[in-house]
Amino acid sequence: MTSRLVVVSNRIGDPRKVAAGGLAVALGDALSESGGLWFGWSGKVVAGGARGEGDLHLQPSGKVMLATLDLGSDDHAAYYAGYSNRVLWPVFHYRLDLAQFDDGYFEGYQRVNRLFARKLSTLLKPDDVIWVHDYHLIPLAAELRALGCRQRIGFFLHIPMPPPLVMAAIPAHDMLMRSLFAYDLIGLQSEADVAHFARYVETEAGAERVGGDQYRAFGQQVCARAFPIGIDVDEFQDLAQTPESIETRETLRSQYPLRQLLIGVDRLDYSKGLPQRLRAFHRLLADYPENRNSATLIQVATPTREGVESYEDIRRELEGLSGQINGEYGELDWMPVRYIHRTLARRRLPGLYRAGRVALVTPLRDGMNLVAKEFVAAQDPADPGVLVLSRFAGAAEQMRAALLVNPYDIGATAGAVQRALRMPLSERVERHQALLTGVREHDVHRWRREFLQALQAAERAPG
Ligand code: ADQ
Repeated sequence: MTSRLVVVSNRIGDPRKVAAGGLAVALGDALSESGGLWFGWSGKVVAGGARGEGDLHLQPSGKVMLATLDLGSDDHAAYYAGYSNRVLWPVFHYRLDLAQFDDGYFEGYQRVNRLFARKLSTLLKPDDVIWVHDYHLIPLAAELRALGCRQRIGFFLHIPMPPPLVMAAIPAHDMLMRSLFAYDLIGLQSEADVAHFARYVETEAGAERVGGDQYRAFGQQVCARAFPIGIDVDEFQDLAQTPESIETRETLRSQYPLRQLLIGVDRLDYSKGLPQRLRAFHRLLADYPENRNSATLIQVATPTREGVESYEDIRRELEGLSGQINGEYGELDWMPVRYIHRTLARRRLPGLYRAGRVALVTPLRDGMNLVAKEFVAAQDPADPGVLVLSRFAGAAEQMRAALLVNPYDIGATAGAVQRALRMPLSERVERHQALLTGVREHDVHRWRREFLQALQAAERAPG
C-alpha cells in the first residue's frame, strides 16, 4: 500500500480550482493519487488571538483533506510579515540591506512552527510521508521530531539558498541550518543552490560529506539535491485554448497591429528586477531609435505583501519610471509602457504571452521563475517569441537557449532586447524548440515524482 502524502505549506491551494495554478494542481494530483492531507495557514488573522494558539479547520476537497489553521495577529506579524518576509525573503535573495533583524520576529517564527507541529501531529498516521514547502517552515521537521514524529519528512525550498557568508549574517543562522538536518531530504531549485548549501554546512557546521549528496552533521544525516521545479505544460497549453486566453491575444493584436510587444509578468517584488527592466527599456528607446513609436512594454505586476515598506517603495519607483518613459517618448497614439498593478486572471496569461514578441524575465535573483517556462509553453512553435532571461534566475541553469542577460547591466540588457526584436524567424524557431523540449522534459510532474521517490529512498535519520 502506498503511504499517504501530507503536504505542508504556509498557504494552501484548492487543487480543484483552475485559478490555483500549476503548482497547486500538481500537488493536488499527488495528494489525490494516494489520498492526502494538505496542511497550512487558513489566511485568517484573529485580532488579539492568543500567541501560539489557533483554531484548526478540516474541509474535504475531493480525495484531499484540507487542514487550515488560523493565526493570532501577534503570531502572524512576527512569523509571516516579520521573520519570513523581512528576514528570510530578503536575505535569501541577497538583499541584506533590506533585512530587519528583530528578536521578536524569530521567537514568533519558532512559536508558529511549534504550533503547526503540534496541530499537525494530531492528524498524522505512522506511515505518512510528509512534504514541507518553503522558507516559512524551515524548523517544522525539528519541531515534529521533538514531538516524537518518526515519519519521513522532506523539505523543498522554492527560493534561492544564499552563499554561506550571506546566510551567516542572519543572527540565528546556525539554528536554522541545524534544523534542516531534522529532514530526510532537502530539495533545492538549482545546482548553484546545492553548492551554497554544501559550502555552508562544510565550513560553518563542520559537516562531513558522505557520498555524493549525503551530509552528516549534528548527529544526523541528510540528503540534499537539486529538483528544478517546472510547469504543467499540458495544463498551460489547454489554458491557451480557453475563450479568455484567445480573446486576450486577439484584443492585443488588434490594439497593437503595428507594434512589437514586450511582456513582463511578475509579482511586484524587489527580487524581480523591475526598475532595472524599465531602465533597460528606456535605454532601448534611447539607443535604438527605430523602436520608438513601435516597441511597447506591457508590464503586469501583482500586488503582494502590501504593508511591508520595501514593497511600497518599489511600487512608487515603478510608477515614477513608467511615467518618465511615457512622458519622454510617448506620442498621441503611442504609450511606450503600459504598467498594470494587478493580478491577471490565470486564464488570460497564455494569450498575453502569445501576443508578446519578447518576454522580459529579468529578476536580480529568483529560485526558479515559472513565468519563463510559461512563456515558452504558450508560444506558437511556427512563429515564437524570444525569451530574455536573467542569468540570476534558477531557470537559467536549464534554459540556455534563451538570451541570457545580467539585469544589473542596463546597456547590455537593452542590447539583448534589441537582438530579440530583430531575431530572424529561423533562429527564433530553433531556440524555442530547444527551450520547449527542456520545459516539457523537466515539468512539474517529474519534479514531484523525483522528489517523492528520493524521499522514499532517503536513508532514515537516526531517531
Ligand atoms: P514567485 O516568486 O511567485 O514564486 P514565479 O515562479 O515567477 O515566482 O511565479 C509563480 C506563478 O505566479 C506563475 O505561475 C505566474 O504565472 C504567476 N504570476 C506571477 N505574476 C503574475 C501576475 N502579474 N498575474 C498573474 N499571475 C502571475 C516562488 C519563487 C520562484 C519559483 C516559484 C515556484 O520565488 O523562484 O519559481 O516559487 O517554485
